[in-house]
Amino acid sequence: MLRWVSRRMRRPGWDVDLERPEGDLPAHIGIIMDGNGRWAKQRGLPRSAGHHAGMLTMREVIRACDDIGIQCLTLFAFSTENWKRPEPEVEYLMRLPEEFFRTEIDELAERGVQARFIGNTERLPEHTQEVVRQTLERTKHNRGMVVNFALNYGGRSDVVDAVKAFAGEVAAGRATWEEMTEDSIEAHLSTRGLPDPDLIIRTSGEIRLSNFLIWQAAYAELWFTDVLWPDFTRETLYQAIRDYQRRKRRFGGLK
Ligand code: V0D
Repeated sequence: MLRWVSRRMRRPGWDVDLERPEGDLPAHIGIIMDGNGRWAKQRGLPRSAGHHAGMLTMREVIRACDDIGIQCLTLFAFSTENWKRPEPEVEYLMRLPEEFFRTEIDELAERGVQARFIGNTERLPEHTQEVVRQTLERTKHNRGMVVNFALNYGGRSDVVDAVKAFAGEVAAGRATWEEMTEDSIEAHLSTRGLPDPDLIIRTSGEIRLSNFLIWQAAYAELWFTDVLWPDFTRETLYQAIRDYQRRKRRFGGLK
């Protein structure tokens, strides 16, 4: 199925080691993978073909980040708003984790990638949750790059849950209100233990965060491109990182 998409992804570019960005790398990159539907429409294909192509891009971006030494990558795959899509499309999306797991888990394990999940995964279909559990189980002892899948994620809800969790500790007498600080809230966010994202990338031309890591992105550099997610390449990623490095240097010069 969709063999032409796989062949497309095997074009040069992904295989050749393009000029790597030199200098300080972002420790944590977040990506809003937008534009799969538009990519498909431009080609007269069903939206599912765009999502499938987007999954292949996701695989290549995980490889690229691991190759250059990124510590943590958060991928915004399904937002809480995506439920409003037509049911067959949501159903197709919910099958992608299974396919991804089937085709990628060995390589992820080999690379020592540790998978994590943020978002309300309990609301996903049982078969999708099963893949989430298997992926966690297969990669929990890995100590390499962390790939954080944001599934059914919403940033405001992440903050509300963290505040609730802290309030619960106060109610239980394990903490006091005076101890409620930015650090104590942070310690209850879904991303606890991970560095804040230094760089957030959004594809497909929208210039918004759309409720992605809103607390954690307070100091992130934001990088937007018109490139649609299935057309995003290793070179696009390097471009974003080079721009990030240039901005950091400029900022450093001011201090
Ligand atoms: C569609 C582009 C991989 C964005 C990427 C359920 C939208 C392809 C996963 C995945 C999606 C999830 C969990 C996991 C391994 C892989 C995925 C969704 C959408 C939403 F353990 N791609 N992918 N999940 N798309």
